[in-house]
Amino acid sequence: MLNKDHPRYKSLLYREKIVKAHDAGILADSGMIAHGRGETFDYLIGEKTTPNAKNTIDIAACYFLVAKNPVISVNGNTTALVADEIAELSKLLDIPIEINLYYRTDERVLNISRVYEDLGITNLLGTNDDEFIDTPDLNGPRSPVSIDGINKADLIFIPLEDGDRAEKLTINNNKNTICVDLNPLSRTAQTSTVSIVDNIVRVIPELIDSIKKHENMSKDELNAKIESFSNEENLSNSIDDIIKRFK
Ligand code: PTJ
Repeated sequence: MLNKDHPRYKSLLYREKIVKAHDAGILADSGMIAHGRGETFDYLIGEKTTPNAKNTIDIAACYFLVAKNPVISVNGNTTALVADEIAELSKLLDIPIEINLYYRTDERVLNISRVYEDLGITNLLGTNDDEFIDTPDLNGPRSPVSIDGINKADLIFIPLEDGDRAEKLTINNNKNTICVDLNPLSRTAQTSTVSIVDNIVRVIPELIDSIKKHENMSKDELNAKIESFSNEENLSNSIDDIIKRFK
């Protein structure tokens, strides 16, 4: 149905994925609103990965390569847009995917589980069969996490989150968090250890490439790159990138 010559072809393609995921009981109703919010910020950054975001993705790759127990946390929107790429990332690093939803229902968990199982993921946590424990200091539906997953993890990848979980995981629970959030001013972006301000559809392929480029580096070299990074500077650059486009 979609015309490839349409100037907003890619944007329409992602909208179609979002609508299909909603029809399939994967996306929360609010996921549509969250997607629209993301589109607005993507428009403001020029719908491309900025050099600053590229550098942040490289830092994220270094974090993944030095972490002892990294976990990829997924929700409805991430699954709707990049399930294939998330499965590839999980296989590349041999790390678990954990389903963690804000609007959690047994049915949505089952539908999302099936997507990853069909992609060959066996290390899938946060399913309806899992054992859960509450995240200390965090109330709400995202608090219960898999005992063997986010609970034990030293690094959690949290694309497209809402509000306060990043803050609680990073500050109160002393874990490293890497978020992907097109809004550099969101609480998630402001409180994560590393905030990738870019569209998830561009981030995951770029992150996979970056991990492959960095995988033969020594731990010392990777840690030196991590040490040289400031998330505060990254967020400030992300805001400047938007302002510069409209000057
Ligand atoms: O699947 P569930 O039940 O866990 O619910 C997921 C949503 C996304 C509905 C829930 O977490 C939510 O309401 O999130 P928020 O508060 O709308 O935040 C989502 C953030 O992701 C916003 O800051 C958006 O700008 C950002 N965002 C949306 N689409 C993208 C994005 N960031 C990167 N890439 C995108 N494609």
